[in-house]
Amino acid sequence: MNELLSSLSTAVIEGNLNEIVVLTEDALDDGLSAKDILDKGLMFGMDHVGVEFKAGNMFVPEVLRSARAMQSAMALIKPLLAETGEFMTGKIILGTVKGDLHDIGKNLVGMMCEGAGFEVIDMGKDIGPEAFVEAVKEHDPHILGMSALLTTTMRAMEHTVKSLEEAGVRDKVKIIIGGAPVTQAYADRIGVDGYASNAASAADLAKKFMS
Ligand code: B1M
Repeated sequence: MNELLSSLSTAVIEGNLNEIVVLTEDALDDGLSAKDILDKGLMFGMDHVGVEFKAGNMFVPEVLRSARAMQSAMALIKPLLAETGEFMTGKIILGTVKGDLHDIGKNLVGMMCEGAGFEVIDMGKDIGPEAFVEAVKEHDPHILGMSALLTTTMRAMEHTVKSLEEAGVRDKVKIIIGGAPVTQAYADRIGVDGYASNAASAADLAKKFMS
């Protein structure tokens, strides 16, 4: 692998905010394409982070640091990727459901999905079914991701699925859910397309849906 790409990958893994910006600028100056910087440098590093996180060898603060480093580099290359039209793996809308203010896990899912090359539209927290429906209509995403951390707010996921059905847009998106009290059994019961227990698995699942 090109030495700069390999250093970029390492800077993501180490969450090295200062170095990653310089390396990205150097890579662009050297004539590397934004797409190669993303696919062969940044995403390569983020894939590694995902594997280590799932294996329990990296923890939330380290993953957040890696994601922030990745985002700093993305800020430089995003306009170039958009120009060439070879940007994203797919589009994903994310939100924490109505009544729920927990967003750390959801943010992590968003960062891992960005790391996997997705355009992420983060709606924030306390998002009601109607707002999800409107967002699906407006942005036409490939995937809708919902997060819930409270046993009392989980039910809002089911309400959102019903609202999407009533609005006639349920089949336009794949739906992924997650959050501490959420289980595969619950996902099966409410008829969503997937459940992920952690952020790295959510990004893997999203990629699987796109392939
Ligand atoms: Co609250 N809280 N909280 N809280 N809080 C919990 C969740 C709780 C388990 C604590 C406890 O009692 N032991 C408990 C829930 C009990 C239950 O319902 N079973 C609880 C409670 C009761 C409450 C309040 C009701 C407390 C009160 O006011 N009496 C209140 C509710 C407010 C509301 O939402 N309406 C409340 C408030 C808060 C704060 C605002 C203070 C703060 C949230 C700040 C924020 O998020 N900006 C907070 C926090 C920080 C927690 C704990 C301590 C940590 C949650 C967290 O961020 N974990 C939590 C206890 C705990 O988990 N130890 C607790 C780290 C994060 C990375 O993990 O979010 O699980 P997590 O995300 C993981 C996976 O779940 C998964 O991937 C992530 C990373 O791998 N995942 C997805 C998450 N979303 C996904 C989506 C996907 C796929 C995977 O697909 C789309």
